Amino acid sequence: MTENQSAQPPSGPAAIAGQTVFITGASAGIGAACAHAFARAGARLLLAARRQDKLRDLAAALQKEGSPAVHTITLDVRDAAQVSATLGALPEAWRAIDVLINNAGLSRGLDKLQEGKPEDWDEMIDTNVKGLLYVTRAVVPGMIERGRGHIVNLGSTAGHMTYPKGAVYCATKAAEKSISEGLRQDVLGTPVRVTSIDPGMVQTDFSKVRFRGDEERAAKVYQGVTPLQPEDIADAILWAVTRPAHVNISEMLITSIDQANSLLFNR
Ligand code: 8X3
Repeated sequence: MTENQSAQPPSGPAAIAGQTVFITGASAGIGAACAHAFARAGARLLLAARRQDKLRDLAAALQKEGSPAVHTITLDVRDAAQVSATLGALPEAWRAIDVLINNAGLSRGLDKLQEGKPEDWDEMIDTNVKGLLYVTRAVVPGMIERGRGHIVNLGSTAGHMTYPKGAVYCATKAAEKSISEGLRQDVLGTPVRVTSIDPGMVQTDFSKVRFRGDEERAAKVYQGVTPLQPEDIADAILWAVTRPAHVNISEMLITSIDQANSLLFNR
């Protein structure tokens, strides 16, 4: 081991124990899977979602699984004033965020652009793009001041290849890709790391939300393929944030064995 390496903080799963991990959209899907994975690794968890009841149940389970402390906040990432007020007023013990997982995001509708609903576009752009920006803006300066921090943004295969009837959702994920690239450049020279985790099809409520509760239509999305599970993505995120401090995992494009890209599936 070189002198430089021996001076670094420990890496590997044990390195996350006792660190503060902030997860947005933590009440379900990939966010909740991350909460479980990081709880088992001993991280302190700051969990945000719009639904407090779900977070409260989750918090109790996470402490049993190994998290030393869990704090939940109600947060609608689309509301710039609320994001800044809520994060600005965090209790002292929760201000030093080590890892931010910008997971809050959604798709609404699957329509040709010329037939799309502007309210669906607003909801996706406000959550996936503007919400990610508001939370990042509130958290990164503290990371720079403390000289440590890692931002993990949830992208998608959709940000790498646009699919029909998904122009706006795909555009939000292409924006996430650009924002991650830009942030990585803007924090260069600080110890803050930036990772984009870009999954393909993951079996969550994603399609149910997209089709506004139409379970039958949502189930068809996953028919005939073995999709990724949210735990697969949580596993990748835990790995990315537990590399040695000099290693930045910039981007991980992750699909199931039955998916080659946004458009090509083995069904
Ligand atoms: C989710 C992947 O292809 O269902 O971001 O839009 S896809």
